[in-house]
Amino acid sequence: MNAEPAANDSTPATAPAQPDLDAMLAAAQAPGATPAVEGQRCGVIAIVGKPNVGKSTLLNALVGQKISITSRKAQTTRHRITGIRTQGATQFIFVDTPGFQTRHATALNKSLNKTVMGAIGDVDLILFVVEAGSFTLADAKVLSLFKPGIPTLLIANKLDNVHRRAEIAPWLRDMQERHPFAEFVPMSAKNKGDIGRLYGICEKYLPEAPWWYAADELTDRSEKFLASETVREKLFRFTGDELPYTSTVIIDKFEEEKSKVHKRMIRIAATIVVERDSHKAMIIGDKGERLKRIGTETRQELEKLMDAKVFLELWVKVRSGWADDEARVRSFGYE
Ligand SMILES: Nc1nc2c(ncn2[C@@H]2O[C@H](COP(=O)(O)OP(=O)(O)OP(=O)(O)O)[C@@H](O)[C@H]2O)c(=O)[nH]1
Ligand SMILES: [Mg+2]
Repeated sequence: MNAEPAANDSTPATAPAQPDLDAMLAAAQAPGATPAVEGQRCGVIAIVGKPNVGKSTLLNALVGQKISITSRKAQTTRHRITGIRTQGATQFIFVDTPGFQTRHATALNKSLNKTVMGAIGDVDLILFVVEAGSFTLADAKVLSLFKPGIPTLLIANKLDNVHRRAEIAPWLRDMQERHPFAEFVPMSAKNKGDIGRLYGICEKYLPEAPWWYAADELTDRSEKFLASETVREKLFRFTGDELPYTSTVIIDKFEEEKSKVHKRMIRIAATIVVERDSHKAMIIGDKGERLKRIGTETRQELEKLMDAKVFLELWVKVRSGWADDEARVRSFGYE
């Protein structure tokens, strides 16, 4: 139900409520003039760090649903992905970002870094994610991007991997010297208790402001986008180490069809683009086994996510050098 503005005292009880058009127009034209709904808080929290530190795992845990793909390989996330969680009076808008790339200056990597830069500019809070007990040059590079003035929490993730806890205290002291972090949060993105604690910490930094999204919205990304990401995740998980960097997924068709049998029915056709014939063979696998597995796992996950019957057609295409070709990178949906 929508909240109605309180009736004006002087309005006779019998008069139908007339919308005040002038006031509505004025409000629509004045940016930021939306009156705060009393007690509501809302703000944007960017999740930033070098590749593979667990940013997307953290986003999914915070949102309470998988909306950003994860894998043990670097360069999994390639877009800015918003995840929303509304809890009590507070709406948290989390933004997952690609791992900041410091190794190769390909057109794709430049685009990934541009996405990171665009996401950290105008936010209320930054979660700077590192692996607990470690701080490398790649971490230092990310830290150097932050502008002063935006409160930043040091998220020391994967604490469950640290076997000598006594080493964390001196490491945290060392981190304190590196940057004026607002707070230090040693934690594990896979630990529910830690995630609960993190909400409480983040909430303090969010301003009083009306919510941007409906309370039940989880992401600003479309089902079509989630479909292409899910194919890419399965591709990452079922292939060797070389492939991920040089592959991408395009959705050729995403159509919802009427069905007498199913509540929803979605027909999807997707193309996996790779750089070499040898990669294509790798994806297809012996007698097409691997491609079949990628397809089955993708379909099952999408059916759950979209609560629909899904028909998925997968193709593999070779486009040599695409990741180094700026125009191609853009045409494949990257910034
Ligand atoms: N042990 C442990 N593993 C974790 C934790 N958080 C994430 N991981 C694992 O770390 C790997 C990378 O996780 P992602 O969430 O994909 O990392 P990312 O930082 O988003 O990676 P990019 O998108 O490539 O930059 C996965 O295998 C996760 O399961 C944690 O708290 N503990
Ligand atoms: Mg990620």
